[in-house]
Amino acid sequence: MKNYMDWIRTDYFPTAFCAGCGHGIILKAIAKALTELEFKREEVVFVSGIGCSGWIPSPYIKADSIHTTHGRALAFATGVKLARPDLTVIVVGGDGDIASIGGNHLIHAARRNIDITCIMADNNNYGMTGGQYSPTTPQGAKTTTSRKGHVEPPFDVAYMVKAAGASYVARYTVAHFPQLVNAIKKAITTPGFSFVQAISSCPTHFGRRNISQDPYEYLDYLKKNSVNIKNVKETDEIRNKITIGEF
Ligand SMILES: Cc1ncc(C[n+]2csc(CCOP(=O)(O)OP(=O)(O)O)c2C)c(N)n1
Ligand code: SF4
Repeated sequence: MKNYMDWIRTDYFPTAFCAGCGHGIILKAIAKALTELEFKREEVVFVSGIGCSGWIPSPYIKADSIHTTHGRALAFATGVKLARPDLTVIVVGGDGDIASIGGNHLIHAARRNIDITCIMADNNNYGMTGGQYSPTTPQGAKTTTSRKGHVEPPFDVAYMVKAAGASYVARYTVAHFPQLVNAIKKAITTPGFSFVQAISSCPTHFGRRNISQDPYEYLDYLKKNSVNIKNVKETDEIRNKITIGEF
C-alpha cells in the first residue's frame, strides 16, 4: 500500500472517538509506519482488548484483527504468534487494558521476549467507562474515582517492561508524531518483545479534569511537559514531566 490512508477503513468514518481524541493520531502513526515499512495486508494481524484504544485497529485498520476481552489481548496474541510465527503480530490497548487488568500478561510477555509488538495508547485513565483512574494516572490527578486527587503513585510502565526483559521500549506522546512513527517502525522490526508507550490525549475525561478539554491545548501541554531521557540527569526533578525517548 502506497499511502497511509490505504490502511484505514474510511468507510467506517466518522470514527467512534470523541472529537480531538489522541487515539486517532496513534491510528495514523500505525498506518504511516506500516506504509513506510512496505507491509502487505496479509502479513500483519492486530489484537486488541476492550477500551476506546481497542477501536484503533478494530475496526479502523484495514488488516485482520481480533478484538478480544478486556486485558487479555497479549494472551491471545501469544497464541496467534505461536500458531502463525510468520505473521507480524501487533497488540494495541489502553493503559487500563494493558497495564491494569492485563498487567500480568504484559510483564510475562516481556520476560518471555516473544516476538510481538505492543502499543499502549496511554491516556492516563479509563476513557471508555467514564474516566476512572488507571495505573498510569499521575499522583494528584482528578478522575471520577479520585475526585480530590489520586493518592497513589503511577507505574512507570516503560521502565517496568524494560526491566522485565523486552527487546525494544520507547515512549513518545501524540504531540511527537514523527518520533512516534519511528518508534513504531523500530518496534515492529526489532525481534522479540517490543513496547511503545504512546501517551495519548483524552480531552473528554482526563483533559477536562486535569489539562484542557481543548485538543490543541492538550497537545501543547504534552509537548511542553515532555523531556527526552537523554537530557535527564539523575538529580533532576522530573516528577511532573513526561520522560520520552528510547529506554
Ligand atoms: C473483564 C472486564 N472488566 C471491565 C470491563 C469494563 N471496561 C471496559 S473498557 C475499560 C477500561 C478502558 O480503559 P483503557 O484500557 O485505559 O482504554 P481507553 O478507553 O482509555 O482507551 C473497562 C474497565 C470489561 N469490559 N471487561
Ligand atoms: S472517552 Fe477519551 S479516550 Fe475515549 S474516545 Fe473519548 S476522548 Fe478518546
